[in-house]
Amino acid sequence: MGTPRILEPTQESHHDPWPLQRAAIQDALSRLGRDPAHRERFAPWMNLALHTPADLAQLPFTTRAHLQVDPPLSDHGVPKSDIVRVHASSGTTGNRTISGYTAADLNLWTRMVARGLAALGVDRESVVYSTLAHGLFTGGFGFHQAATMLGATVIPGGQARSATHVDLIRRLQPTVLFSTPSYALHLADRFSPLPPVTLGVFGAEPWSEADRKRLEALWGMRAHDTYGLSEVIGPGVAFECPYGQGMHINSDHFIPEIIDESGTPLPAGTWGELVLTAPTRHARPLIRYRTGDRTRLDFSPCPCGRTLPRMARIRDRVDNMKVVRGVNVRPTDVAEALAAHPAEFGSWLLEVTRPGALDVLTLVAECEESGRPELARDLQKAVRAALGLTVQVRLETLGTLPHTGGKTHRWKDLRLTKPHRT
Ligand code: DLL
Repeated sequence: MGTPRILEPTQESHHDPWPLQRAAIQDALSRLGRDPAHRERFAPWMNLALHTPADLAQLPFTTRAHLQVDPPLSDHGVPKSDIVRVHASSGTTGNRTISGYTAADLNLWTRMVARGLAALGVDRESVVYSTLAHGLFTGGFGFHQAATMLGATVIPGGQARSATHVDLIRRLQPTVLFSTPSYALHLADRFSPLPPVTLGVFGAEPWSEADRKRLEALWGMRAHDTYGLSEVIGPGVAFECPYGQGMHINSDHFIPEIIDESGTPLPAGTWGELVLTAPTRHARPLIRYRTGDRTRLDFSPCPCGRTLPRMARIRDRVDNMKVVRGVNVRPTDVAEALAAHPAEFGSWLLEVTRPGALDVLTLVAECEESGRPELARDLQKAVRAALGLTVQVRLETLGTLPHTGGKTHRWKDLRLTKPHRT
């Protein structure tokens, strides 16, 4: 497919990123248009004149289905020997999305994660403990590479058992924790007291402001959000600065748009599906990739002075909604009801069964006071008000729900539909 034009980091704080973005998109289109695997879709767009960012909307979307090619990597447009790493997104066998990286892609990825970590104060004095798995999941390697580049001391706890993580955290006293938010909450709930950590960097799954407050109180830390996905690069697409008012998108490499269900672009500030164009990847640049993640964009200046636009916390995935008895149920609505409730809850999930003709929705939540039936009734009322649907509530003791350190699955659908994407 050829080599992309290189965008230098010196240009990363450019006030109007469009000239840079346009050059990169046009370059990616000409590479895709010449590549046998993409010619059919992209040759017609090779010479498209892009005048303003709104012109992006003329280009076709890329979906997960486009990335599931056989044999894998045959659409990457670089010699096989140039691919030095392969990662894959979680998903059921058969629809795993496989992404290859050239050495230059790994370098870009590392720099983009490092940019976010450096903004939050990670440096050579930092001692970083990571519970993120090193494997097909991009979380472990993505943060590891960047923290190493910044000169930090990295402890790749990865998929060790919880007791091992806790033992090492107690003995090595890290200053920084990389984890999924739910797993860090789980560790703090199960193994308190833990030594305080200055900074926590979290991502890979939706979490709330209430989770942030709990994490900060339990770990004595500042807790920050980062976002990314393996199809695009991994973590490093967007990161919070110390102000924590939205995640700065590394838009010199990952160009954001928001669309509605019909694919129509929405104005800044409107909630919708995030679409990302990643034109500077060597292996398989992406044009208008539909992430399935719901957020909104903010182009207003940030008090930190960075000119990179910001995206709000991911609320949920467009496909994470399920219809139960005709009602659209979003885990985020349940999360809000739990956060507003005075009792403290640990992990939770929504179980749907169909014992007879009708679906039954059960909220299974861990709680310190799990033995109190009046608490279950009270929670039932709050969730019914939030969803407009009657739910059963089952309270469990803390630490009952399975926890692997990976992403949290909010749905357990026993009606036997296809497993949803995580
Ligand atoms: O989860 C990359 C990552 C690792 C990001 C560690 C941040 C920290 P995938 O496994 O490909 O990559 O899953 C990507 O996870 O489309 C979102 O649905 C979800 N996700 C990622 N970050 C966040 C976040 C990694 N901060 C999918 N908030 C994405 C909510 C997130 N959801």
